[in-house]
Amino acid sequence: MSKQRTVYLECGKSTQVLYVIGTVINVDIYKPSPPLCQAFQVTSSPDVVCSISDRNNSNIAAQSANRWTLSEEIFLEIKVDQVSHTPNDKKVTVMFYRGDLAEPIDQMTLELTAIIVSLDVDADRDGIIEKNNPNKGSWKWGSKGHGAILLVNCDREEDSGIDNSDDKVSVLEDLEDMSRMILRTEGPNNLPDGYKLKLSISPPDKEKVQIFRHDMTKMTRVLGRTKMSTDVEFTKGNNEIHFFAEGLVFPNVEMTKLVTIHLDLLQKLHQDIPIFTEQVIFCLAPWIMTPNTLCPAEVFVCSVKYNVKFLEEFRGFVEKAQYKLTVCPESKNMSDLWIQDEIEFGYSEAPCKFLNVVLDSPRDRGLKDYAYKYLLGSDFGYIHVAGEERNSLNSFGNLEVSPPVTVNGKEYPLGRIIIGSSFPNSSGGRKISKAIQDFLIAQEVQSPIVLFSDWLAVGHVDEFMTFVPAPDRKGFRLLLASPDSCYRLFKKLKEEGYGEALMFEKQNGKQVKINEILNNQTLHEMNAFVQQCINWNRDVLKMELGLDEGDIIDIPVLFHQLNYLTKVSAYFPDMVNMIVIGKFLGIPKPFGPLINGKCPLESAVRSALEPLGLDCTFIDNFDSYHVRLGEVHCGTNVRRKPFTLKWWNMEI
Ligand SMILES: *[C@@H]1O[C@H](CO)[C@@H](O)[C@H](O)[C@H]1NC(C)=O
Ligand SMILES: *[C@@H]1O[C@H](CO)[C@@H](O)[C@H](O)[C@H]1NC(C)=O
Ligand SMILES: *[C@@H]1O[C@H](CO)[C@@H](O)[C@H](O)[C@H]1NC(C)=O
Ligand SMILES: CC(=O)N[C@H]1CO[C@H](CO)[C@@H](O)[C@@H]1O
Repeated sequence: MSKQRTVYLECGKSTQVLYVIGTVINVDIYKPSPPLCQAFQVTSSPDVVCSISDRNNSNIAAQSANRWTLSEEIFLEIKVDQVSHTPNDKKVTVMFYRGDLAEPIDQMTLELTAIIVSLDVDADRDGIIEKNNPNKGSWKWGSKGHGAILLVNCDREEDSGIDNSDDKVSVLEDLEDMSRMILRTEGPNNLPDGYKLKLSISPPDKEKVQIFRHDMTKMTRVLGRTKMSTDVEFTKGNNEIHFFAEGLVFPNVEMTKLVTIHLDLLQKLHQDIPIFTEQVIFCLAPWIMTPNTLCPAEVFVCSVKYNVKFLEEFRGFVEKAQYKLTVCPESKNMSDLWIQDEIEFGYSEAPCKFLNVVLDSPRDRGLKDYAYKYLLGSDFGYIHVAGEERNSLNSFGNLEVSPPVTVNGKEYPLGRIIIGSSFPNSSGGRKISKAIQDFLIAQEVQSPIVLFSDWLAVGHVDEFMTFVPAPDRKGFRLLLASPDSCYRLFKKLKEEGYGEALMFEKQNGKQVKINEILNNQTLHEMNAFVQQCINWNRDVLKMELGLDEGDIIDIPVLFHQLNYLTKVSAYFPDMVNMIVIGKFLGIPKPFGPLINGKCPLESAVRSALEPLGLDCTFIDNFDSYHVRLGEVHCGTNVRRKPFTLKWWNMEI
């Protein structure tokens, strides 16, 4: 419905109003009419549309009507379609008649200055700032939805700092990371005296956005942070004032992710009062994670003194897969191998702009500065999330995301985030920090699932699960570490007469027979416990991701308790802790027994995964990573290409 405004006229007078095209003016005819009048007539300038209605809202007269009978609650409704060329050039006159007299006994006049005022944004998300979109003031999810999008400008086009950390725009490239907003005005060269336009934001929004005004060569911050409102001139007849909106923070649980900008046309009386108001809405773009099923863009690994051999093998693997490899060199690693744990690659997106965005964990060990110093840059954004740094569960080996799933009819087209914590509702144990959880929940588009991972010494979900792409079923398989399947395999080997075969044969130091493993009661009990923990997570994953048993593949892995730890870690290199780049899997070499020159653990994995079109490469990470309680996945990272689905097209 059009915005309505009631204007009161007086007989014998001319009343001037400023009129915004698209609105409707209502004038009461009966109340100001002189006594003993029976009839009235309305005349108007050609491009003024008048209609007359009674208390029943039925239209009783068209414009330029002849005389009409006056009765109670007769209203005149006025609309104008064309802008004024000079102030007060649109006129409406109401004449009152008594008896059969030819001449009116009195009359009242309305003089209108018709203008266009429209605050415009890209409400239909096509990259164009259309004129006066009727949906510009609200947000709706989905491909048929609407509402403009605001990127958090967390990259670095300028020389220092993150772009949105100050109230300046130092380089023009930075404007591409902002959302445009245009104030369009049309009308006579000047507004009648006493009117002005004002833009404003509400107090909670000042931390979320700042708005720059672009004039000739100058960019001035006009709204946001400490500035709540700004006056805007209406100087010319046909004018566009360009603004650029910059997002300041990613969505968090304490606020709504919507930002509202108000436009008021004010009349200066005793105080300024609004005669016309409208608003536009922006939604802060979330940070989005990328599952293993998305195409890799860049693979990361660290170089330290003791991983030279691993690095050589790993380089060969990435070359075979033909992806770009970035090696974090000595000078940037501070001897920290665990690049999976320090950072999580993701992205943020608006209709015209894509930003890689790295989330930096609270872990802050040797690689602490890597993301800020070496990844943050042009179109590569950065966010740091707070949390207790000494809690290993706050490392991002404990932060994963599933491929897209549908659960009981509910779609998660960008997948669901998976994090590990202590057993639900238990008071003790290590928990992933609330700050991280809240941040992930607030992004809203990848609704997190919490698993139980505190039973592990390191405590990361990537120690017992991963996802690989598959051509059939749901487009992927969930791989779960499985002591049971390992024991089954070893029993079979024993039955086949290979009980004396040695594990770790190619490793220096400890070697162990299959029979010794099968007979080790302590190890058996420990793994029975581990299997229970994984089974519990299996049920949660089946329920929360809508999976069937056929979507899950068990990978033989055993866990044990090292004497200096109270919790468990992988006994032999944990094959689930693999890197997935396209169809290529870089899997920790398990160093199982060699039967006729072949490792049955490797064979079991190959025969489960190769039929899915996956290419398995077993990489020796024993001395470099395994003995330090991690494997290939923990020591690598992958930046991936984004989903083709735009997050705002999700139905939430
Ligand atoms: C309005 O409607 C009521 C009931 O339909 C009718 O009695 C009355 O005469 C109408 N009033 C006018 C002014 O037409
Ligand atoms: C944890 O507590 C919540 C709320 O009381 C309950 O809904 C949920 O089922 C509990 N979870 C477990 C695993 O007991
Ligand atoms: C059983 O396995 C545990 C865990 O690896 C080990 O500490 C222990 O020495 C083993 N016991 C025997 C009898 O081999
Ligand atoms: C392989 C290697 O030497 N790694 C380096 C990691 O970073 C530290 C600190 O810069 C260096 O001392 C290490 O040599």
